[in-house]
Amino acid sequence: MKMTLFDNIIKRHLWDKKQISGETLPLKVDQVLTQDATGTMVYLQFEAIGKSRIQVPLAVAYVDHNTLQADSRNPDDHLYLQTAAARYGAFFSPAGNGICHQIHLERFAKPGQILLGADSHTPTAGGLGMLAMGCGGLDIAATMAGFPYNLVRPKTRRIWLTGRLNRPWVSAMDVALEMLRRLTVRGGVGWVNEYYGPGCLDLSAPERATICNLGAELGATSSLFPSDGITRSFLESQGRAGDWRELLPDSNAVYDENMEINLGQLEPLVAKPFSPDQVVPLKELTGLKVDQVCIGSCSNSSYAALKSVAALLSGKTINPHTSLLINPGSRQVLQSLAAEGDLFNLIASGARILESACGPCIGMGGAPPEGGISFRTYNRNFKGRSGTLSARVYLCNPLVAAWIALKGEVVGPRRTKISIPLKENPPQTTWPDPWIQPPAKNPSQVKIIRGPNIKAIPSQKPLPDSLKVSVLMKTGDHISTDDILPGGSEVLPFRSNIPAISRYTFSRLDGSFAQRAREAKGGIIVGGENYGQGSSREHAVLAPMFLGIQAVLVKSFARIHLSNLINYGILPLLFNNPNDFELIDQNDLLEFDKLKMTIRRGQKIRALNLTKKIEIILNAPVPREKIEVLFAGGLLPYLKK
Ligand code: MIC
Ligand code: SF4
Repeated sequence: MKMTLFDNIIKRHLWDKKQISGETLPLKVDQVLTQDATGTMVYLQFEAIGKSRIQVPLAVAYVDHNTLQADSRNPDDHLYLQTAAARYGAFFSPAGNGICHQIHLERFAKPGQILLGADSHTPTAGGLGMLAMGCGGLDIAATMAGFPYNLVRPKTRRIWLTGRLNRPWVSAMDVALEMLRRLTVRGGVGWVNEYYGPGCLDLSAPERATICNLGAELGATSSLFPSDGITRSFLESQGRAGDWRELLPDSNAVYDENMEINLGQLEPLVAKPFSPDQVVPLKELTGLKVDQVCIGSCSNSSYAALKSVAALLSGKTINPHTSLLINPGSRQVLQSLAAEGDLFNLIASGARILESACGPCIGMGGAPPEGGISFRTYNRNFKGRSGTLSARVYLCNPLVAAWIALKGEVVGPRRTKISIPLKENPPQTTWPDPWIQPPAKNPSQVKIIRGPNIKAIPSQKPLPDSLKVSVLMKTGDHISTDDILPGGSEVLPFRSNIPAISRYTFSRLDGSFAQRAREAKGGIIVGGENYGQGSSREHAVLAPMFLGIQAVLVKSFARIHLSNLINYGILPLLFNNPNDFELIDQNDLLEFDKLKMTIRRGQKIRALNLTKKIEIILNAPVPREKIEVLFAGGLLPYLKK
């Protein structure tokens, strides 16, 4: 059989070789990563499963999201993660080291291996030919405890790259935006995107990583580049030449779909508010005044990207009415920029240098002013995510962002000719990294520190056979996990405290939801297409569950959110006919019967809208091997049975 990159990696990781053609692929995982906003839950879940050592070959616990430390809650979470990592066998990357995906690329990602991460942008490591997937924390905890990871088989799409990325002002970010323009935020759901073709030779490893990073915005299961000489030279620059192996798809490998992008024809693109797929050519926005520019995040904060920005800003001063914030991807990036004088150029231009962390990307500081216009090299521009509900966030490439910071407004690229290549590898660095802490040598002597904000994970009861529930919320299409459970500096400190964080459920859409749900003591959410898009945060399931939500009925789900619902025993339902969405209103009473028998047999579910006296036909999108997990009330009760 002619193999794609995906087939090639899967073949060597199957838990049971006989399963190669199955609908679900049980996989042996090589590496897992967690970050602090999702990681505390992962380690609490791992402890609840009851294993004393992490069973995957490599685990890394990063601290990069909640680094504001406005009070003791963030640092308490960090201490818990640091001590849990030391005790159970994970590397620990403390606050200040940088963003998990950038560091993972520099320090751990390996071609041909499988990485699972409790963060939706984990596929960034696909830039080095690694099959890297984001998933919910409970899936990570179970994998760490030694269970296989069950991947619902995706389809494979080949994106054939031709031409060279050599037009002025165009960068890898524009390839990612072009993908979003063509496929939208739903176009990747159920797919692995494999990039190949002569154009690959014009993309450095970090540029490839940028393209894979924004594959998460397409909803893709993962994105992959081959591992070739470019991959090798990046790994060499990281002192990790030994981690390289060649990985190419077979010629004539068969894909479910094929696309082509000519890099030489791309122009600078921008995603307009409030979705990463609202992509237009930059020139359409010429003249737009800009209040804030943010450069960095896990999408565009590599050494080369920031070096190009520094070169562009060198000797110039930013517009006094535009504030420029830069969050470098890692300590290594920041150190190199400092050592080579680029940091001086950035500071002298008027930029505000932030810590190497997620920062403004997740609303942890750096919010735009009321009604402000912010241009960011990040990956998400959902309404309110920046911390300012009335702000309008646009996504663009780092050079365009830097130029806007100088001019204070959007200037069409035709009027300026600068082109600065983003190709350079970081200067030679060595491994081990003194700032990444290895697991403890004497784990039994490590005392795990649990601050008062770390609360036990609530549990769900087994799924009843019949349900009578009222519709507590009816939403539209593309509801993101930021809409369900926001990030930001007010909410993020409660990531280890579900009772407290549940107060914020749907708070941006409907301030009375939490109260209503608590009073109703049970209920269902009804939504449209792509429900739960965006982050992997399982808090967007745990918080509604804590408030009594038992089922979610929508037109379609985002992949990670669907899996999180099942993992926590919340019944996921799909309209058989999407138009039936119109037959339900908020506050209607719905009834479901004989749920278990119907789901086990894979039959359609008949729901009664008791308020409107209509029958509606539904499906339960639960993979066969997850049915008993759902019935048990989720993965934790299931594993403990
Ligand atoms: C994000 O970019 O939305 C986050 C914050 O990194 C999330 C994880 C989280 O909510 O903790 C993600 O992408 O999964
Ligand atoms: Fe952090 Fe933003 Fe990347 Fe999420 S998308 S990991 S918040 S930098």
